[in-house]
Amino acid sequence: MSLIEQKNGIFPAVCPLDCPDTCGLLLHKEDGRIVKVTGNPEHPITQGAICNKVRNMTERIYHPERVLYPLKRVGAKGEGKFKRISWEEAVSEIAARYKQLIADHGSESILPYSFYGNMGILSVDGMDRRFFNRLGAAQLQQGICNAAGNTGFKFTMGFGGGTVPEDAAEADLFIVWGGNIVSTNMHMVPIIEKARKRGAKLVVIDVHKNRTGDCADWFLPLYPGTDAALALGMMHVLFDRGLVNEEFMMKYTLGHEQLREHVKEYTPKLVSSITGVPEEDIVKLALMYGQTPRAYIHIGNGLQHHDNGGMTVRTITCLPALTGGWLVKGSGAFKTNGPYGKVNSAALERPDLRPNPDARTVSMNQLGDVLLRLDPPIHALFVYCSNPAVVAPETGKVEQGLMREDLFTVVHDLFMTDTAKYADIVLPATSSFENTDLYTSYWHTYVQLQEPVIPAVGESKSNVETFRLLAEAMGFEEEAFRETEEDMIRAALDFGSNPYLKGVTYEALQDKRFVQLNMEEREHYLERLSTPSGRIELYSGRLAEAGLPPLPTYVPLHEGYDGLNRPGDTAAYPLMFISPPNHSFLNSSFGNVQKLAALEKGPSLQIHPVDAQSRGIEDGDKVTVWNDRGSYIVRAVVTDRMLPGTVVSQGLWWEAEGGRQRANALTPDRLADMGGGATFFSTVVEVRRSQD
Ligand SMILES: Nc1nc2c(c(=O)[nH]1)N[C@H]1C(S)=C(S)[C@@H](COP(=O)(O)OP(=O)(O)OC[C@H]3O[C@@H](n4cnc5c(=O)[nH]c(N)nc54)[C@H](O)[C@@H]3O)O[C@H]1N2
Ligand SMILES: Nc1nc2c(c(=O)[nH]1)N[C@H]1C(S)=C(S)[C@@H](COP(=O)(O)OP(=O)(O)OC[C@H]3O[C@@H](n4cnc5c(=O)[nH]c(N)nc54)[C@H](O)[C@@H]3O)O[C@H]1N2
Ligand code: SF4
Ligand SMILES: [Mo]
Repeated sequence: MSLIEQKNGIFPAVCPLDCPDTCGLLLHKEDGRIVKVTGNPEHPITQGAICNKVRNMTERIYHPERVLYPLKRVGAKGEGKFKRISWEEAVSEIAARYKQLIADHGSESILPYSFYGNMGILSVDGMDRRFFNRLGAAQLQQGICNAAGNTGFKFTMGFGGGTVPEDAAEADLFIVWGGNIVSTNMHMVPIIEKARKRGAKLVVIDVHKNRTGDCADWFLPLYPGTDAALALGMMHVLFDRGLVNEEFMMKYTLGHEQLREHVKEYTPKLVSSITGVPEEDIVKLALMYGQTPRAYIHIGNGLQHHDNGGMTVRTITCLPALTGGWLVKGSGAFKTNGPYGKVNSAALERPDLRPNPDARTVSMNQLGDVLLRLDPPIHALFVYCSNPAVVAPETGKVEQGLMREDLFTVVHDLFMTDTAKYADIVLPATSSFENTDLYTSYWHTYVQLQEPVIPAVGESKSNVETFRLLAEAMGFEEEAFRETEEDMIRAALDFGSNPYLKGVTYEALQDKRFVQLNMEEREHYLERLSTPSGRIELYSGRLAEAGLPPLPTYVPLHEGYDGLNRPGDTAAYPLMFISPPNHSFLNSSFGNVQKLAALEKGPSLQIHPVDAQSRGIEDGDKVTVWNDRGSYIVRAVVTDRMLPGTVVSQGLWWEAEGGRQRANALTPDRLADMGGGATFFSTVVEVRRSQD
């Protein structure tokens, strides 16, 4: 009997959310309905603990506002008025429109827009890709999340994977740098807590004292976007005090002599004036790092959402190469561990089906511009697993683009999101517990299989099924569109060029649930670095070719202030604006779950007492935050959790009835220095008590 047919019992599942932990779950079913979600204690890393969001997952799956059948717009764009239609009508209308657009404007007038609302490999890198490849659609550069930092890491290391959790557990010093692990990677916390019991220390470096900062032995606040300067200051001290491992640098690195010269200029005095970190703290941090052999650096995503995000991560990644930490268990650095579990994307996504391999590529971070200014224009947009009206920068421009009458927009989602309100056709999506899918993690090293536990809710369909139907309606006859989920998973795992995947098979996944990657391969980590030199590149010729500094360098933000260029009294926008995710949502997902939204007490702006006082703002006041891109209205929280001059607003909130509460109204769509990354946090604003 399939899991769906079993009406009562406890069934294994995987958390599908874009979170590094990829927890093993247990779904408790009564009368065919999931009544409770708990952690699977058998999962080797997540061990039965899960976050409050997913403990409340039933509120999301059985939400009264879940979209249950296909809808067609009857009101104005954005108004949210729709009528029910059948899947047949929806699919044939989409296919007819696409065929016409291809005839009139070519296939590159159609743009898919997706991210990782569901991390299932089949859902976001599977049948969807086959469909848009075969269609010859325009291509999307998916730089909204970690692109700048991951690219920066690779410029230094070649390979993208870093220290894995089992090894990090051995550390005596944990530096959490621009990450908020208590909220965003909660299973790292017990690992650190266990190490602290034997004397390990936790240092948190951030622009505001987040929940993780609250737990730290030492919290270091700094000005946004200045982390590379801090890392270079640490290098200065490490070289100066002889705390570098010469033998390691000779054997494994390229450019250490140039770096030694280069960092002489980054004296603690200069670095202090850039970062706002006192000189003695820079020296203390460097000594702590240099004198603790097992020192692990957790590089968060927050610090790379900046103009200089790639260079910042590339620079921090050089630190363990100076001390030789990469050879020591419990040391090294982590940005992502996704590359260890890389599957056979060519077999899964079938780029060979594409008639136009050079199809134009646009950045998902510039959706507004793409819709408003691209020439020849985009005429059709297909959004799935993403909610750009909330998560993409420059909301004003995004909405203007979505308003275009001549744009044919389809949104496939579980909910009538802020984006779906602009759609011509909304298709209902299943939740991940209704599908078969394959999950790897970008932090731990276990692969998991999800099999459907409940039937599709309403008339919803999975991404795989939806794109299979669309392919059929378009008349695509390739076998690739008839493959089953199992066929696709087998194809994804059949990938000889990734030795870490050895032993991970469909059978093993069904049998054991949690199958670890072949981590013995990590013994060869330093021998197989795929930089051009095969070494850790402290000096990177490829960066020079790309027009960037070849040595780790502090590059000030295009928009923002470091300690050397503080705004004067006449600056129009004197405050730096940081809008990281909150504890109770997952990006914008869960923003419509009342229970979780209530825990966050509505959108807020943390402002320093000095900045509040000079503007006559008191704790709890309604304030308007604005810059040239837009404005929004939030509740002020007066607090000294950051340095004066920085304001912080956590959470990606859905638009309220008549309200303006989306932080991205203010954020820039400039691209970061590397990987086409997003620059959400490189922006400035002004704040006043709200009269609205
Ligand atoms: N609860 C929850 N968990 C999540 C998510 C969520 O929305 N909610 N989102 C998921 C996703 S998609 C991602 S990418 C990860 C992100 O999770 P993290 O890697 O933790 O990154 P962020 O939360 O974006 O930012 C972390 C911190 O970076 C800080 N920061 C901003 N600018 C700078 C800077 O210039 N220097 C330094 N040192 N710090 C800076 C922010 O203030 C914030 O405290 O979390 C995932 N997990
Ligand atoms: N200001 C600011 N903006 C940010 C960030 C920030 O820190 N600050 N963080 C950025 C980061 S790191 C990220 S990763 C992005 C995330 O941005 P998104 O990837 O857009 O994340 P979500 O807001 O969670 O939206 C995911 C959508 O997918 C839908 N979904 C879930 N499962 C499925 C499925 O199986 N099929 C289909 N069709 N739909 C599904 C969900 O219902 C939800 O509406 O946001 C970015 N935006
Ligand atoms: S969101 Fe993260 S911590 Fe919460 S259950 Fe999912 S994987 Fe685990
Ligand atoms: Mo992300």
